[in-house]
Amino acid sequence: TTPKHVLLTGAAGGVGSFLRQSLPGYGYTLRLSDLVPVPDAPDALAVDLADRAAVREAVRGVDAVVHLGGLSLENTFDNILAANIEGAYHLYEAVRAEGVRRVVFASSNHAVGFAARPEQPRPDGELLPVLTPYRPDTFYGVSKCFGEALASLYADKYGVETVSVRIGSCFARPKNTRMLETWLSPADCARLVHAALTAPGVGHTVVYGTSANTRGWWDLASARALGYQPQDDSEAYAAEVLAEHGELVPGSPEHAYVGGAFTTVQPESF
Ligand code: NAI
Ligand code: 15L
Repeated sequence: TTPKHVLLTGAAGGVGSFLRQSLPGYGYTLRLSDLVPVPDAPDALAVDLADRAAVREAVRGVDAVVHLGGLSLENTFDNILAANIEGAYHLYEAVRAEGVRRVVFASSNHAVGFAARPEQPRPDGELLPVLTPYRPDTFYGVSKCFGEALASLYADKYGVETVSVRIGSCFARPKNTRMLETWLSPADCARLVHAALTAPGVGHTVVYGTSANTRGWWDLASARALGYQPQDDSEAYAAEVLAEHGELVPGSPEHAYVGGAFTTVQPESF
């Protein structure tokens, strides 16, 4: 059955702000949670994902969870451990115990950030397969690999189904040249999350989350198989972005690797 009541963790964040605007239009009733107050949402729950009991209470009674909460960039291992790794465990234990049947997990391209960026020319060039081996580029990326592994375990052992969406770059518009290849428009994000919430029999399915970008190189087949039909293309912004930032420089991390500059960030600098 189609989920109706959906918990959105990380509702105060960038993606959470897009989705709390758009998902009600698809017929969902949202319960919002975050560590910090959610603007204009006095009923939002203040929940630290590191607090097991609070997470359990937050999921009680919903049909599905869209799990966006946690650190969204590199950080110290201890902080990643609490928010993303233990946080994901608390979330899955809570949904199992409360009988919630579907999770959409905000994974990231940084789970495979050290994979080689597929070469030009596009659009006919090679695609990055969903079955690419894990190549995390940060502790942050490691936490997304962990979350996907947990999703797989809970699907196989307990029948809690998950679509893990390895989001590219979900912002109002592509902010730099790399994002011409990785952009997920807010509207396509909603389309993809709706497909992930409603597709039957997903078990644990991994998909890439990007728009239909002319310059993209993500294999969107597993996302399309859920019913996702992306409508946007970063090419509309290409002239403007390239005028400001230029083409990717051969030898740079953005040119070499899927994860771009995350491959060079040092966790001890936090
Ligand atoms: P964001 O950083 O804007 O939002 C994350 C939210 O999680 C924040 O509101 C923050 O307060 C909350 N949070 C952090 N620690 C928490 C904790 N211990 N307990 C409860 N809440 C906590 O990130 P954004 O961009 O909205 O991303 C949402 C999700 O999507 C994240 O999981 C991120 O890793 C993932 N993602 C986002 C991408 C993007 O392009 N925006 C790309 C790939 C993945
Ligand atoms: C991510 O995983 C981050 O959460 C987001 O802030 C962007 O940096 C994105 O990846 C990206 O690769 O552009």
